[in-house]
Amino acid sequence: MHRLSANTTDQLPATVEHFGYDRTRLRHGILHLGVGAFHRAHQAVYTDTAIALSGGDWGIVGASLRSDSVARQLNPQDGLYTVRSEDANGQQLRLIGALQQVLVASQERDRLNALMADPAMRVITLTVTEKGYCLGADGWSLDSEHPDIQRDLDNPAAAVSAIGVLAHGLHLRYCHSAAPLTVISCDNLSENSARLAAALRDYLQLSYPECLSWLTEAVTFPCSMVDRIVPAPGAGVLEEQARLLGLRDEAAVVTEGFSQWIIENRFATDVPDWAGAGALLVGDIRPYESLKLGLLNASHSAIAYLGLLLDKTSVADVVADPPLRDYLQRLMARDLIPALRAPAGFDLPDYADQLLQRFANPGLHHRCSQIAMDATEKIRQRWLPALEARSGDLLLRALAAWCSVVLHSDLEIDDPRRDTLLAIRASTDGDTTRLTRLLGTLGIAVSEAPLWRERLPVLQRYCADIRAGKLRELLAT
Ligand code: CS2
Repeated sequence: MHRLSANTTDQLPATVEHFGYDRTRLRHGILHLGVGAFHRAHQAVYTDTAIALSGGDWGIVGASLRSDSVARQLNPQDGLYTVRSEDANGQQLRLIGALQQVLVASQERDRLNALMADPAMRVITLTVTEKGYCLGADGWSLDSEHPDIQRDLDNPAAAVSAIGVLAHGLHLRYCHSAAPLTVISCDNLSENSARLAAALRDYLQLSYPECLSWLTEAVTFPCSMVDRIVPAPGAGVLEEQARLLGLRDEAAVVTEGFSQWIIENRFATDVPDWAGAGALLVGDIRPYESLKLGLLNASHSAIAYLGLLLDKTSVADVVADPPLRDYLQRLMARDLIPALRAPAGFDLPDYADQLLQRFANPGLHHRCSQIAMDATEKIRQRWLPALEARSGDLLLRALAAWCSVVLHSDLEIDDPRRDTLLAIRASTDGDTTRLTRLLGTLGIAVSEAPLWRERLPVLQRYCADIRAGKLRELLAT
């Protein structure tokens, strides 16, 4: 079977919606760091629609920071790939033309640097996951002890972290043209781009302090809230896509029909017609972030740890189990919704119902183990605001599920603090000490927080119940 590329698109069946503009005339206007499935099904789709609607030189050059796997998927296909969306409304196939090529930062540094210095490239977007920001314990300043940051500060021109790569590129841009720039984080962190800006400033202070005042004047960091469920594509996805397309597409992604992008309206440059493509431009992003992180992502993480402990493979498997669905409904209504700072007039119960329907989507095969990754980063963003705002008794049960995964299971742990978590798992200390250390990995200092001192015995009891095989009973009460 042939592979999808600029030479084979005419073989695609008529069921595939085509981008419909002349991509050979497109110049690069956007650099995207972290070209995973999420970017391909979200920002790249908005940009593709925006180009089709309103034109503009908004070709996207992607950059992978370390691995060359995405470059190997996309470059032989001339950057082309298809998005398949699946839900109760049916299936849609779409060919995306906006992505031009993928550079591997560690292998094509000169080209990446030239691009960052080029005034024609005026927007940088990022999806590098929560841990990619190398933030310190306060969640805002740079973790200057982080091994990648230390390595990058020792040799800034050969940086490997997103912060180091960006800082070097910003410095070159400042020296070369000092052209303005818009930098947008598209990761699931509250005030994502503001945190990015803060970490970058810390890094620049230590590496290229001369460009800091230019950064203040000429570069903006609009925060953004992104939403679309995009599971990591498994081999089955590619097989099915090949069957549907009659061509192999190694970079295909499967997602849901739903998609949302809310961006702070603070651009230093022109940007694609994302608003025309359906993005909402707002003055204050915080209510939208609170809603998304505090309800969608918070319940997603609860689903992930419950699913792991109860041998469920996917999110849809968890919500198809009536007592678990009932627990999730109560969790949302009692613990999560009251802690939100949602946009005024927003119908929260309806949003919660829609979320459960999205989670139930059988076409997504969204694995609990994928969402369970990077818990120590995700839980801070998703659960701590609610846990700290109220008693959060149902959410405490979800926290006990995560603690049990670490302390009392032999499930694989994929987390930036993996070594610490494994050491806590292996430790022969008593449960109180181990739980206290575990909460410390989330930035909770139990000895200094009366609320958490009170909660510790409760959490310990929940963990004991789970260990005794009574998780379902615990969720029912
Ligand atoms: C998920 C998110 O993997 C995860 O942690 O909770 O990727 C989620 O699917 C997206 O934020 C939905 O917009």
